[in-house]
Amino acid sequence: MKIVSTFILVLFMSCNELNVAPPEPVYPIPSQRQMDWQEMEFYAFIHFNMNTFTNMEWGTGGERPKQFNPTELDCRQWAKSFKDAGMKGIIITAKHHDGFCLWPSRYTEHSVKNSQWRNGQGDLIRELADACKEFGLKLGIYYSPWDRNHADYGKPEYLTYLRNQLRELLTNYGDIFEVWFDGANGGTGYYGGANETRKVDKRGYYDWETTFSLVRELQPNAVIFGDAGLDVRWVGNEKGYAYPTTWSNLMRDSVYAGMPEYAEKYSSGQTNGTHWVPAEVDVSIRPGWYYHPEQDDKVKSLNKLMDIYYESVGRNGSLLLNFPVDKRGLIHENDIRQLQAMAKQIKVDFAHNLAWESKASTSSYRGKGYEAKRVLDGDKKTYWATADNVIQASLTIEFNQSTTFNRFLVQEYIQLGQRVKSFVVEARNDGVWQEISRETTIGYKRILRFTDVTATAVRLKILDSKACPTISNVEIFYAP
Ligand code: FUL
Repeated sequence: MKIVSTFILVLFMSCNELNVAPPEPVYPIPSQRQMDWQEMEFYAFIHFNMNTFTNMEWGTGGERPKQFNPTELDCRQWAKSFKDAGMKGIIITAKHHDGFCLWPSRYTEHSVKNSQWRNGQGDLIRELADACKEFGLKLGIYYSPWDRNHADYGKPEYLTYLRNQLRELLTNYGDIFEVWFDGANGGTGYYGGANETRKVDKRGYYDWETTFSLVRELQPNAVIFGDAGLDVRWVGNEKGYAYPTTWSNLMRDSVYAGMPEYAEKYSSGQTNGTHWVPAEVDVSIRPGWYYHPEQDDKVKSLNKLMDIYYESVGRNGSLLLNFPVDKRGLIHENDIRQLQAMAKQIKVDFAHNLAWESKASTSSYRGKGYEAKRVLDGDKKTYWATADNVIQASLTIEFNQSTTFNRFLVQEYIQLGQRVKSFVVEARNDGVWQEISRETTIGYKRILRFTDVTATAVRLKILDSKACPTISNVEIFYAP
């Protein structure tokens, strides 16, 4: 009898262990399209359009299509360079503020169809879509809502034009991963010859809801970028950094904040934001977004580019790095050289994960399936989690031998919401623990850089969290 009941008890206990329920999500949580986007991490922006030929940043809208005339345009050169650099996609300025269209839109004469390029037979979006396909990259569309060329801009008729154009762009070129709506809006312009100032009420004029549902209908997997969302938000600066505290949570009232209020109040996200709206860091490899020959020697240095990488991808943001394609229609040699140097450095910095030669243990875990070792298994779907009521907990990575490192990478399992509010990383040497770094948020990915540390163990201590922490990955590197 006793043996049987012991057996039943053991069976009951092990069944119980197997069936530990996952933590409840802490809302908001990412949609699948946001998750797919988040995992891209690093992708390219291309600013190439009429401004390239007029040496402007913001064309007036009074340009003539004939002025657009690249002599050696080669989207394959762009795609190959980005693919080689480990980037995952390309977003192109299909139409910038000056209104010129890189595709032969049925709804305007102000497009490539009236240019000399390919005798007016060209379609740049088509060529780019094909190049992306060939090199396994995703395609995104930048579309400026402000149109300084269009006679109807500012009137309701213009919204029909905008939506007709989006329908073309989102129907004819295969899968689109991101639709980028620029926040700059209204002012002076050509406007079909009126040459006047047209201000629009940003909140009321565009009726974004209708446009967003059109995007959803045509490209259900595309994320929509806008200053404050819908799906992806602007980080609040064009300098190339996210903030050490970066929440992917945001209040919807942020949609109505203009600059500088948006940058001041919302660029770090909001701890208790009600919507999942992660940050995208957009920055140009040169001072300008568009190509200007006088900036050929102003391409960002390798150090600067690495800072940008660590302060975007390493701070719970994604990196949208811009390349001003030149008048030939090529990425300039100097920019290619810097991109290659950056890509090489990223490879070197993350060449060898020292955490793989270690053992992980923890002060506390939820039960079977949620052990410390889940952060070292390279599986995105597993994570270390504590019991619901355990907020403060630590995870120790024990090396086989004394090890030197200077990078610490950690990821939350954000499918259950962003949770961690503060944490420290410590190192143990001769049995003594020392603090390396004291931080706030983690999110999808956090990478810390510090001067060389030699230690036998590393400890991640979660100090505060919205609910029990869920940590999916830890990596440790020595970047030479
Ligand atoms: C801004 C625009 O005004 C710039 O020209 C550029 O396109 C940048 C990415 O966004 O709002």
